[in-house]
Amino acid sequence: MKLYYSPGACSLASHIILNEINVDFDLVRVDLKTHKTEKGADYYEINPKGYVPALEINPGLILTENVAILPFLAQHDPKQDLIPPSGLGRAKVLEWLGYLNSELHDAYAVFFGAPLNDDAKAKGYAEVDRLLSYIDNAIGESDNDYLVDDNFGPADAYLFVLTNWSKAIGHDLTPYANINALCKKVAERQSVQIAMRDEGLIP
Ligand SMILES: N[C@@H](CCC(=O)N[C@@H](CS)C(=O)NCC(=O)O)C(=O)O
Repeated sequence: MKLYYSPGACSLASHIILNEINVDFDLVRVDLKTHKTEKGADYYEINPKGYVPALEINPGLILTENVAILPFLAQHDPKQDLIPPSGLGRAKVLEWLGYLNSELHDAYAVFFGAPLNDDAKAKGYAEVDRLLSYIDNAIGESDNDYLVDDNFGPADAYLFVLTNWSKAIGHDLTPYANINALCKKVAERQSVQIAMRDEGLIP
């Protein structure tokens, strides 16, 4: 398999799950400004959508979208319990992935587009805070160690990657004790440390 990624972007969640499963994979860095790969190929030729992540499963067979790639990778080795194979447990993982993708990812993404004036920034932070408050409460009200059950899974990796963007946008994450506790556990996983090191995010 081959993962097209950009350092610290949402593709980091797929990179983490690739490190969790027993599979050989290559990484191809994409410059999201020029839409060229590290070898100078036109990324639009590989993924016409132009964004990362894109997963090449076999030569020429490309899967895109976080909500598709993450469960696909997580189910690779059922023994690892990264995602329930079916039923309500799996639906709960998809519910979190959908929420993170269409709500929280979008709320952070506002800060990575055209520069924002003070008013737009304040609105952007308020929206991120609204969504994080919901997530923090949901974690607090559940007895689970992770978002869905007591097993780490793709939704936890995605939440970790998105909240990691708070630093980049000057957003204060400290009020969210439950999110911080969960993300601390995620950060300590070997798969995460290796992915962050390989993307040049930590030494
Ligand atoms: N709907 C896509 C969105 C992916 C996305 O927003 N990727 C960002 C990085 S986090 C990106 O590549 N942006 C550059 C671009 O859109 O050209 C998904 O969930 O996979």
